[in-house]
Amino acid sequence: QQAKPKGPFVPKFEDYQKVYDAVAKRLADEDDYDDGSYGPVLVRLAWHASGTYDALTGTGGSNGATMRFAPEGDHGANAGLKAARDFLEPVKEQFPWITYSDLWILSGVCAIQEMQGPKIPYRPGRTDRDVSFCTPDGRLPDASKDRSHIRAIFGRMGFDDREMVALSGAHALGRCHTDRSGYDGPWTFSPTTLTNDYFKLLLEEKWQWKKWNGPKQYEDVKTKSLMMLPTDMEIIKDKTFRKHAERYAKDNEVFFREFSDAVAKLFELGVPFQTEEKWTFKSSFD
Ligand code: CCH
Repeated sequence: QQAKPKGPFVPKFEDYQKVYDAVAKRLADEDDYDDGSYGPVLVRLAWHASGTYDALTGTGGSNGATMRFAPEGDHGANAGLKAARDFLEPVKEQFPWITYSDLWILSGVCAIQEMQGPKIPYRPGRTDRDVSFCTPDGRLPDASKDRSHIRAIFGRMGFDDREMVALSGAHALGRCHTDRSGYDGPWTFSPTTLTNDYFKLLLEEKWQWKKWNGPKQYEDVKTKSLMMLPTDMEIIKDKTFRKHAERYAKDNEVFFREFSDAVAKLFELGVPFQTEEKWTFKSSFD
């Protein structure tokens, strides 16, 4: 009997879950990086891939993975994200059928969930595009600016004030690096676990300008070991932003719910999906 001719491989949920599991395993294994995890930098890769979206022209966004190429990969805002892209290369080799664009976003979802954050619904469908789709420099936020800049940048993507504050809560994770952005230090004491601590610390600690030769940033008065960017401080200086920061500081569940919705929206900006169905991946500790 003759073997049936094989059709093209059409990956299903189980196949993407295998990719998730491979990223989760690498996150657990490769713990000799920064504060012990590549998780935060993976979240930043997925955000910077998505945050170039311009609702008016429909350009940018996570469809395309154009950060692989110069000039986009060399934009100042993307400094250091090569570490995240290189971290994912062995996973791409293991699952060559997945596009870089789907892999980067799946890894952002995985990193958030593995760092004990909320579930982020996911669907595949992004295609990789060539260098001609690189976005112009200046679409991602500049940390030295004020609330009008935050509203202009995130408004361009289609977010409202509430969603902007929810997304900012990602700064519970990771740290600033002097050789990347020029800023220095983490926002919270547990930079590899997602909690609402960013909002709690913003509201409850006393902050002062750090005295140093680097770019203007805040430090906490008590320990001088935490930092806030000028844009972070706008989240409690602006009345409308602050209202949401207070809601999130008070209730981690509310933060998780609204963060998950806003991140899922961010990760899908500008992607022409063929399917409505969204998946929820099983975490390694489920
Ligand atoms: Fe951010 N972010 N971010 N950020 N960010 C930085 C690091 C992380 C801004 C500036 C910076 C979001 C919004 C903003 C992460 C997630 C998100 C750094 C340090 C700067 C500067 C980079 C370095 O030196 O390595 C500004 C400005 C805004 C908005 O106004 C949003 C939205 C998200 C995700 C939803 C994460 C995670 C990091 C840590 C990365 C790491 O390597 O540890």
